[in-house]
Amino acid sequence: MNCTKCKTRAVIRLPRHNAAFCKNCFNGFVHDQVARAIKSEKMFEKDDRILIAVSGGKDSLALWDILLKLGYRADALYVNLGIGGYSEQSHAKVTKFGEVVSASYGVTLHLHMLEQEAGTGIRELAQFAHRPTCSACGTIKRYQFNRVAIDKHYDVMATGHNLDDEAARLLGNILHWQDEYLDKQGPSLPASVEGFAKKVKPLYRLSERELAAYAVLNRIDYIVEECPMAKGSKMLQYKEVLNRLETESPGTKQTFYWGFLEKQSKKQPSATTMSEKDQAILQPCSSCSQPTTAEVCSYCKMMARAKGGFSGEQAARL
Ligand code: Q46
Ligand code: ZN
Repeated sequence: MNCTKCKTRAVIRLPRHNAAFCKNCFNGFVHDQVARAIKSEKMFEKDDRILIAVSGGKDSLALWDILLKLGYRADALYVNLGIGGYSEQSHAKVTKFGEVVSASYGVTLHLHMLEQEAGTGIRELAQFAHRPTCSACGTIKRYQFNRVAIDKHYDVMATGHNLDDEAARLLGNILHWQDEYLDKQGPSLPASVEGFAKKVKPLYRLSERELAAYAVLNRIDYIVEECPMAKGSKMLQYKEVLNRLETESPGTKQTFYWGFLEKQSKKQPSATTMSEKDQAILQPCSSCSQPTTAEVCSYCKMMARAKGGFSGEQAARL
């Protein structure tokens, strides 16, 4: 098998593109896909300051590597969720990678330790709040990334969601006809109200397999294990189904998700734009000032419960 571009020995075959690449041409392909995503979705410009949400997994570390190699100014934030050995390992991988890139590019890795703030890890915190662990975790990560992006004046926040993530999420949203979520499933979400950072997903054109190959070929040392809380999740089930379809018909995920984006882009702008809708329902949290639909945001409620800051009667009302 030879490289489609330069005819030397190929190291990876990409059935959905009907191509095979050597290491150099594959890196070029990956960088080109990210550059196209940034340009076509107007994600950010060369002089913008970017904050990447890193987890220690292949996608977010590869994203950091790619953006720096493409010449962007990108720092990162890691939230340690206090999930035993998994958090210890992922924290170690992130700090090791962070040291390497800060030595070469002078970038910064911000760290947030949930246990230091809440006095406990995500599993216990979710129990206090009577919420599923992943839903509490989502609230915490969204909150912290937004807080750091706003407080430290980043222009945009980037996450490592890839084509598989977005196709699986789209399948879930369609199966349950989650119209609200479908409206917000694009790779570039503007800062709809003051206090919210713009969010982008520059890896949406690349599959999980392509990103794993990129990480391995470029010696990015990432945590291979999934978070133990992800076991049996709906997202993993959707990914499995899509993988089966992809094996039978290469390109299925791409057609599904990119087709959705194309349809969304042609949709008549609704009378109330997303920003107008958000402005109508959001107000500053009375405790932390981040935009929320309630008087106190769900992050502050969770933290108050963890710290016993509310009386029993107050907590019952929240
Ligand atoms: S990190 Fe958090 Fe995921 Fe772990 S606790 Fe669930 S949501 S599975 S992306
Ligand atoms: Zn709040």
